[in-house]
Amino acid sequence: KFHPDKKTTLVLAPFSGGQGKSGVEDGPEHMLKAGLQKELELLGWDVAISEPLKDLDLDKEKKNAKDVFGKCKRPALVSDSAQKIYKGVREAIQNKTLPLTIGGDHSIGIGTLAGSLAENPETCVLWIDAHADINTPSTTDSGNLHGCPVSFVMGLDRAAWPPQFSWLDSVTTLHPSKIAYIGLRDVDVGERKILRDHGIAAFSMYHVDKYGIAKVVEMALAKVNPSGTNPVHVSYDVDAIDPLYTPATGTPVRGGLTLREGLFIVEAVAETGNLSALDVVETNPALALQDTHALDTVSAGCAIARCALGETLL
Ligand code: 6HN
Ligand code: MN
Ligand code: MN
Ligand code: MN
Repeated sequence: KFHPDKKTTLVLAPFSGGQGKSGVEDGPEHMLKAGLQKELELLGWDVAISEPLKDLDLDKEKKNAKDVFGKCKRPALVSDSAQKIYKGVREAIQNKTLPLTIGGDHSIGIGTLAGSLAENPETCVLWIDAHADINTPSTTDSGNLHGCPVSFVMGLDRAAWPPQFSWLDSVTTLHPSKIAYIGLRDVDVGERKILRDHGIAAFSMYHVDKYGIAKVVEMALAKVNPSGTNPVHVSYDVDAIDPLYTPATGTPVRGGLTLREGLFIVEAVAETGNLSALDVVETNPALALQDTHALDTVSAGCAIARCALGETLL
């Protein structure tokens, strides 16, 4: 429905400032080397490439010790990069293409979701993750902004924001009724309260086991997109899938989705025709203890992208 002419823009987001481990910035390069562009072309998609962070000197910027605000680490770097990605995603949508953003850590979700919401305020979100990524500058323990993107896009705890994020004030905020989580199993105490207080639809691994993945996706979509006519942005953290399949990631949590459950989610969204944007984040090849760990994780990331773009809808 939303992309009948099958045009996508791969928005490369080689970014690691939202957390402390290096290597996650190499995710996009590894997915491209694995042949992602060709694979999508074989599915009939016209693929453009956008590099909004091309001029960023990540290594240099990460070393700026002054870039802290309260507990938040590197707010200037994260905000600046997110704003660049925001512009890249907006441009991709304005060009009538589906933005497929490859991370990078999940703080880039600030930019991708803001980009989708700026172009279409009706956008709803599926956040596929072991984590809720909804800490605020007040609730975060780690200070890592990849644990906070959802709260920024919702405009929560605005008074506590590092000043650099004020550009977000001009963007439509995400209403709590327009996001559903799937795959949760490591949610911080402060995050639980936020999820509860705002009545946010949160399907944990318990719900996946209880209802089965097909029913969970159906319930999640019914909650965020009851009319079935709104665009759906899927933000996919590879750590939603069990570390058996995606071990090369910064914050792995056991007891996750099987690879098939993980792919089923995006297949089901593809089937609705409502997919309007996709992020695939947190692939960190440097954390692999053996070669197969990096290969498995990268190939799972590519499979998420292919399945979201219709590979298995024969
Ligand atoms: N991710 N809740 C933890 C924190 O540091 O706030 C973990 C966040 C993980 C973020 O996986 O995208
Ligand atoms: Mn590197
Ligand atoms: Mn995660
Ligand atoms: Mn995440």
